[in-house]
Parts: sequence; C-alpha cells; structure tokens
Amino acid sequence: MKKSDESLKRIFSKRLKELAKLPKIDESKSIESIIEKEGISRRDFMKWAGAMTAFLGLSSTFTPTVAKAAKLADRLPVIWLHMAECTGCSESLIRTATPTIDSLIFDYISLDYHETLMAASGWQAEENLENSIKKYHGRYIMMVEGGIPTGNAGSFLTIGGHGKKGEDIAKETAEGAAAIFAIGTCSSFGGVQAAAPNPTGAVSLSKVIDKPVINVPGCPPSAKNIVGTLLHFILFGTLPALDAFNRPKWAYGHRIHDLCERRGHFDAGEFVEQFGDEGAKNGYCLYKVGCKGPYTFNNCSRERFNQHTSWPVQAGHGCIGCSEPDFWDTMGPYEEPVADHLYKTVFGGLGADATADKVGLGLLTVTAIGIAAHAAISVVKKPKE
Ligand code: FSX
Ligand code: SF4
Ligand code: F3S
Repeated sequence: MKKSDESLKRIFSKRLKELAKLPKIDESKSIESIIEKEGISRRDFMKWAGAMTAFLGLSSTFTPTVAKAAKLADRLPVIWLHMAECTGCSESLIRTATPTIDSLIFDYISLDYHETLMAASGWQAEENLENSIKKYHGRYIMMVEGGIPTGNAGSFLTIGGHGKKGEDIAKETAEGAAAIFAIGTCSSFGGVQAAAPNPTGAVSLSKVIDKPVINVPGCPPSAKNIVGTLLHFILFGTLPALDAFNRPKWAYGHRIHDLCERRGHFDAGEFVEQFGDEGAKNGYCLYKVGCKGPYTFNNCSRERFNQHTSWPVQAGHGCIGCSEPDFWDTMGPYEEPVADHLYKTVFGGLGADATADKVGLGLLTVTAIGIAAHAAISVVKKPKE
C-alpha cells in the first residue's frame, strides 16, 4: 500500500468510527437491511463498492471501506429542496428498471425531506422540513435541485401554505447544513430558467447563500455522480478537490471527448455530415452535427446512464454541454459545430462573458480553432467519394 493510502485509511477509519456512533435516522431500518430485502447479494454489493471506489479515484484496497461508508449513509439526514426545475435530477436517480444500489441508498437517506418522494404533503410536509432543520441542526446534508428565482423580490417561486419564497427556504436550510450540494445544472449555474433573457432572474444556489457549495451539474447529472459526491463526503467529511466551477474533479476532471467511443472516428476524420447519413449508420463522430463533447467536462462517456446502458452520443446525438455553465446560451445551436458558434459568441453574439471559463477562454478558443482545423483538414485529406 502506498504511504498516502495508509494516511487516507487512517482518516477514513476515524471518520467512519465517528459516524457509526451516530444513531440511524430510522432505527427500524438500515441500508444493510434494505439491500438484503431487495435481494442484492453481498457479492453484487461488493462489486458495486469496487466500481464506486475506482470511480472516486481510490485504489482497490479501499473497496471494503467504501462498502462500509455506503452502509453508514443511514446516519446522515438529507434535506432535498426543489426550486425552479423539471425534477429530472430526481428522475435520473430513481428511474431505473430495477432498483440499483445507488437509488436504494438515495431513496432511503432522502426520505427525511424530499418533496417528490416523501409520503407527507401540505402542512405536514412543511412541518417535516422545519422539524428536520431543528432536529438535525449542523448534521444534515442539503441537496438542492433547481435554480433560485430572485426577480421581483423572489416572488416567482413560492412554496407551501405560507407562500414562503424559494430563496428564503434555501437560505434558512443552508444555515444548519453540514454540507451543501447543488444537484443539477439549474442549481449549480441557474440552468434553463436562467437562459437569456432570464425573466425570473434565476441564479445558482451559490449566488444566494454564503457557504461553500459543491456543484454536481448535468441536466440531469448521473446517479453515480450524485451518490459518489455523497460517499465522498461520508469518507472525507470535507469538500472534494474542485475545479474552477466548484465541480468535484474526480467526476468532472475530463472532457466528454477524452473517453468517447466515437473518438477514433474523430481522429480519423470520419464525421456524420447530417443525421441519418451513411456516417451516422457507421457510428462516426458527431462533431459536425454539433457535438460539444470537446468543450464539456463530465464523465458520461465513461459512466453512461441507466445502469451503464447508454448516453447521448451512443444514442446518436452530440453532447449539448449540459454540465457547463450557461450552456443554453453558449453551446447552441446544438446541431451546428462549435467553431461557428464561438465565432458568434466571441465576436458579438450572445453570452460572451458566460463562456469565460476561468480555466481560460483562450484555451477553449484555441481548442475550438484546433478542432475546427482538424475537422477541415481531415475533410481535405479524405478522397472525394
Ligand atoms: Fe431538470 Fe433538475 Fe435539468 Fe435542472 O435537473 S434535468 S432542468 S438540471 O434541475 O430537474
Ligand atoms: Fe465523441 Fe463528440 Fe468528441 Fe466526436 S466530437 S469524438 S462524438 S465527444
Ligand atoms: Fe450532458 Fe453531454 Fe453528458 S449533454 S449528459 S454532458 S454527454
């Protein structure tokens, strides 16, 4: 074992021991018993833990620790708030043909307060939220799905009988939270409702609260990225390494393009020229029909969705950059190559500021030019058919 692994093991073991001392949220149930009840064998569970371990960038010797951490998730109350959005983030987690370990963990821990999943409604639901905030003060994880409308003094989003503003609920809940995750692009960056002209003045969660927020973007993000962020918190108890947009690097450290299954065709200059053509049938690269994979940081090409079944590029459409800030304004038109679009944004079109990735607009532009040149040269090099 590497020396750094040894010190990590010590950190994890101390943290897990502390968590194990906490009472379960519901003493009558545990993640372990739920997994058993669903007929998930120990072998399958360990297989899942092994995959999560690799996913988090830890060596395989940590698999038993990750398995233990997952089982301790029943000690962590989660409060999941819905703001302005489509509920796709929750759907991403629960819409699987058979319950996955990810969805089971999520279902179980989030029962404390989740507007679409919990049994309570009306006054009772509001009371649950207030009680959870008081009871678990300083201990709960706050997960927020959706952008926060701030226009017209926040009145575009009111929730519950008292007509409380979404913005105020977010602020109050943030106060006692041990960790705050913005789930989805809406909560991370404003999302679809913040697209120009942003009539409701929607903003990201981090703009309305003054505590650190971990962004888990994607419209929607994958179940693995959500559960992985939770597991990371259980293990480390601290914020993960984040990129310039506060996204965990273990999940958003690479571009879609880096691990895309169509990458060989990109390198060989084989492109789909229009949907339905021979190139499309042959599974060629989708760059020329608008794929934004070279500019998008996420792990979809490696992890896919729905238990690893598929992902946008596999289904035949380019990536639309859904985990990038302001992608509705900056990544469109979705079915045109990005070079044209960048030309428009950089030289006078919509959202020039919005593309300014702190990593460097220069880098993005150079990449765009490089890729456009590559695409053009490979077309020239290819014999005319
Ligand atoms: Fe929808 Fe979530 Fe997109 Fe937003 O996902 S899938 S609009 S990121 O907040 O519900
Ligand atoms: Fe894949 Fe898109 Fe990159 Fe082509 S441009 S290799 S389809 S990510
Ligand atoms: Fe979104 Fe692109 Fe992945 S559109 S789901 S980041 S492939």
